Amino acid sequence: MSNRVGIVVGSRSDIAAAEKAAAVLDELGVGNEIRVISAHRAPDLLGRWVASADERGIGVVIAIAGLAAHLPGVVASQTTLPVIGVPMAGGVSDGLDALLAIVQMPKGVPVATVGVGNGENAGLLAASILSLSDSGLRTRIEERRAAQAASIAADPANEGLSPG
Ligand code: RP5
Repeated sequence: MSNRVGIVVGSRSDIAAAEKAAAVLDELGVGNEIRVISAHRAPDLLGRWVASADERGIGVVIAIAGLAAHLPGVVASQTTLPVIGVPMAGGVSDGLDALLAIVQMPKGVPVATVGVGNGENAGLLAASILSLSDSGLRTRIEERRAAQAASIAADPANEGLSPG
């Protein structure tokens, strides 16, 4: 299975969010890879990875970072692939700092941004983007949504409610 989503974290300390994204992608049968490359500490290596991701057919990049949180924007500056940014807690405002940094990309270079630490939603959004040209993947995403709704309906707290 070729990798269709590239996940990059700015530090090993961000890896838990990357693993959440990879887990949902694995569940949906979407090949993915996780790299640990700081935009500040290893800018040349980051550039080489982004170029190689494009060449290898990766369709979406998830970039995960805290503090100054430049990684998603720097990746987006080097490719026209869709980039999803995941802000991480750890800075002065418990992730609000990174969220504001990532969401405020200047005009012309967009980054889609999910909630603080929300690797799962980043994985799901990446899968949804790829499903535009993959009907099997779209079906698997729809089935996951249905299972999610069914598990909420099955919660004993919701006993007696008619199915929607
Ligand atoms: C960012 O700085 C990383 O994305 C991480 O969230 C944060 C802290 O990095 P470490 O000091 O733990 O390597 O670049």
